[in-house]
Amino acid sequence: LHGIRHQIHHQSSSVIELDPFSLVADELSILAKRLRSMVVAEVPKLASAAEYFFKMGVEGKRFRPTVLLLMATALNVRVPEPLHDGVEDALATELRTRQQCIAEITEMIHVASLLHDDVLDDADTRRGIGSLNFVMGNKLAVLAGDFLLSRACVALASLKNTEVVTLLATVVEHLVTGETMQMTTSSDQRCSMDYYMQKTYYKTASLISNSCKAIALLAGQTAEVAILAFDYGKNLGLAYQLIDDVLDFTGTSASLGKGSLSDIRHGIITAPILFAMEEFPQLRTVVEQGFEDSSNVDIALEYL
Ligand code: GRG
Repeated sequence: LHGIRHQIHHQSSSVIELDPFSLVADELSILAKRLRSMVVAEVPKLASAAEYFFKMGVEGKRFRPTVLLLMATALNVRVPEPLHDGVEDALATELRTRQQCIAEITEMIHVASLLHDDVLDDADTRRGIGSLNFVMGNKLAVLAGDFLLSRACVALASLKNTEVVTLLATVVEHLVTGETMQMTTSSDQRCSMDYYMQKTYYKTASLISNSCKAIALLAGQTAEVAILAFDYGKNLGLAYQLIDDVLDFTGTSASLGKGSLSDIRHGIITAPILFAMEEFPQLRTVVEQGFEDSSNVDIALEYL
């Protein structure tokens, strides 16, 4: 973050006083429209499943596209020289379109992972409405997720940048790895903060960090700045998941758009439990017994 701030300081003579989100509000509306057109499937049943979350009103927070478009705003350097025949403008527009494409791909991968996640967790609510698996069944939810991943791959290939393709294709492996790590039954691993942080990188931070790096690479930034962009996305992603894990204990169904206490009820040990265990080692016995017995959930909550 410091490095990126430093860059902005050198490239712009005035400090931006605007609400940063207003800088990308118009682009987010365009992204919403583009996404709706990118997920249209041939077979009506698949079409209604794949479009489920791309309809108006159930778009989620759009956190990843917002971060990526702001990252693009920070990193796209304009050469302060007179324009020749609008060539520079055309190049800048072309670059921005390619970065918008990264934001769209990232959101499609994210939504695909949500659809599959809800099947794995047997969730009934997502983004304040019935989850797709709940409304249309597990089979269509899995297929719709696969379909979105395919559309994301085609959009990725259209960028014709092998390094960026490799970054975002590897993220899918990371999502699957993180999700599998979460299914561990080993009590040593479940109670280890290192294991939790590694899993959190894979399941949440990898998508944000690698897509931030992709934005920097497309902007033609140096490898050093690309690493800073990656680190920024990684730390932001880890923080985002940590907050998500705390909200699972403190939020309400209305504020979360899904049930609270979902992690602990699924036996998923997250940061709040791990921190509480550092202070109260006796909590480990409860964690090892598991949370199928809801009275253990109540006992654990008392330590938080
Ligand atoms: C098929 C790509 C794919 C992956 C399969 C199921 C799975 C492997 C991975 C699950 C990864 C996952 C759901 C991680 C949680 C990340 C997270 C913090 C989700 C919530 O994100 P928000 O709050 O959601 O940004 P909205 O609804 O606002 O977009």
